[in-house]
Amino acid sequence: MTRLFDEHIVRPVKYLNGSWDFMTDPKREGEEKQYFKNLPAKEKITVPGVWNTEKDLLKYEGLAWYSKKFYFEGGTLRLNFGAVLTEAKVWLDGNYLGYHYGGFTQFDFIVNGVEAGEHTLTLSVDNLFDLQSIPQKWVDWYHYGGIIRDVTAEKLCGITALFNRFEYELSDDLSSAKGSFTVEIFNAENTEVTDIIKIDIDGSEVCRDTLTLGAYERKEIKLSEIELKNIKLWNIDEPNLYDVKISTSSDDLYDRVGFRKVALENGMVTVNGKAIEIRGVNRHEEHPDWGFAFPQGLMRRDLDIIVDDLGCNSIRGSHYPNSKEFVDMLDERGILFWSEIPVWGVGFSQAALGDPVVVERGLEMHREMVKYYYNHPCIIFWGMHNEIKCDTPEGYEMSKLYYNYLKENGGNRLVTYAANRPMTDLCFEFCDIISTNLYFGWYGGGLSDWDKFASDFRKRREELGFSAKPVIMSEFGAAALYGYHTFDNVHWTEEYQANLMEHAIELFHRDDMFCGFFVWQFCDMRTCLEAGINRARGFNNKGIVNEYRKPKAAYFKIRELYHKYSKDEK
Ligand code: ADA
Repeated sequence: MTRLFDEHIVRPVKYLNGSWDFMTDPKREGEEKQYFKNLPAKEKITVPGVWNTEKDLLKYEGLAWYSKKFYFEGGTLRLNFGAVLTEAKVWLDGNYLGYHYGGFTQFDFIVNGVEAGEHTLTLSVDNLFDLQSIPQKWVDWYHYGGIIRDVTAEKLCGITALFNRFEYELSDDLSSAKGSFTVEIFNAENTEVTDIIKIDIDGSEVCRDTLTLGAYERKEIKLSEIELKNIKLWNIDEPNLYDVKISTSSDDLYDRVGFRKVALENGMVTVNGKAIEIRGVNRHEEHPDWGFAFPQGLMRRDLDIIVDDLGCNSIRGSHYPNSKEFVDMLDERGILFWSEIPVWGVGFSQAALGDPVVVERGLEMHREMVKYYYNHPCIIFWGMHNEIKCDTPEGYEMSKLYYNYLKENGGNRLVTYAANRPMTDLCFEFCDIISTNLYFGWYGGGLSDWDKFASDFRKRREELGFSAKPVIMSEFGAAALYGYHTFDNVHWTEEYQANLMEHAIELFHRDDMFCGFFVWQFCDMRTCLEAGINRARGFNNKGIVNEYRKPKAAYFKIRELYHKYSKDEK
């Protein structure tokens, strides 16, 4: 998959991006008519991309078919998909390979004994919602569909390394680390193979093991423990990263790791013992001309704005796992990241929250997020869900299950979720940090309600016995139409948004119950909540820049505050 470095140098990787045959299938007859054997498509589409930005397809929701021919030199083929929104079925030369659910994570299929020659890859892609969908149909972003991240065809030879996870512990003085790599390995041959697997960190070999795997055997192994001394820590002002190479005699896998310790001390988040006030924005990986197939150049530009200009030290990846290369950029720039799955609760009924299919789908999304993003030092928060009904037994059970999974498997990270009913929420035992979304001054109430909330919630937190858990304001904001100014402080003006943000941020910075805040939201974005609930233009207009990244008055106010606070830490 596209990273900021090549994941393989020895392993032959072919990108199947570019022009694909494409057709929609509104009557859902493609499987019956065996489109996977011969797709009668007349149109072309670009991968990665969303179909909604194509002519006349803005509102298309349902099934669509993609097909592409490619040459493969024969042997064992791995097809790797960066992300497909939302359900994908995959066929190679008319043979069914499998299915993947969930629009924002990677998946792969391995096919043994493929002949040399031309092959046809066909996908059916479905973004139709039902009662068991994650997210549910009612969601505050756009129902895009398509193959939104890269597709690759890889030739696997001998013993190969598919995925890795590096778990480590730092010494008390943070100067050395002991750890071990867990690697998912696969023997791509139809005979037993014995080989040596080696790990290099920054060019020096740190461990080697001898392995024997049966024909086409795939399993996870833990390699012998390593110890690294005099390490350079990953800090927000000096984000040191180490290059990792995992190799066998026929294969390689490159990755990066960073060493840091995240904790809570005296009501603040600390990284390597240093307290950091979380000053961030919520960012959707979306652009009106690209949908969720967000180009790498624009990612860099977003970060130039968010980090270099606005002065954020953190980003919340609302509301789904972001592209790997974006998370690589955060690793490189020393930006703290909150990664979450798209259990966007407003759309979930109580019954859906308790549906075992939904609960398991959400858990699987957490498993995938942990599997593919584990080694990124920038991820310091796992977000379990957003605004679900945490005052119900169903919300309680879901939170307990996800929290326990993430604490056990998620590494040195803080687990949280974005609540929206903090005065009645029953799940705060299942988080390390209490996070809440509130919209005083927009959906109701006024500026003084922020101050009242702060004092009321402090009491509730104490009564619940959670005073040691700091609070993050994970969302707050107001909509402003770019360029709309008046002399009166009225809703939808840039001035109203700026005043509200200033009042709220100054309060969160001053009040020691809060350890951070994420503005809702970085930029305006297209939403499917077109009518009726405050979504002028079919956009959520609470961006502090518009959808083309042009700043509103609130942007400049927040920039002033964030830069001031960086010199006057809490
Ligand atoms: C919620 C939700 C966001 C967005 C926001 C809003 O808090 O988490 O995705 O919809 O409200 O703009 O109202």
